[in-house]
Amino acid sequence: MKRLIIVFLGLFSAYVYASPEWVNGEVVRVDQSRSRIVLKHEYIPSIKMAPMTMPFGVVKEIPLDQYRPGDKVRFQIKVVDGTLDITTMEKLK
Ligand SMILES: [Cu+2]
Repeated sequence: MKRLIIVFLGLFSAYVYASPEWVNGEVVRVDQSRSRIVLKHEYIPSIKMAPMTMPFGVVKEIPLDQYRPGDKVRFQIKVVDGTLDITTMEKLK
């Protein structure tokens, strides 16, 4: 029983560690042909990045043609070889 609890706690902390972090931002520019987007983003706690305007790569599953400059969005990122890719993005009302 004790071992079961330990296994459960281990799984739970792994889940918390991997739980997605949403970051809010605003679309500045969309570059659909290169699958990139420039966002003005808020502070990103997981990588301690200050608020700024910067380009991100975007996974091809995200329909960039639906985003326009000025759109308020929230998104999730992953770090790949030192560059940031957006893996999930949705508009905020
Ligand atoms: Cu940044």
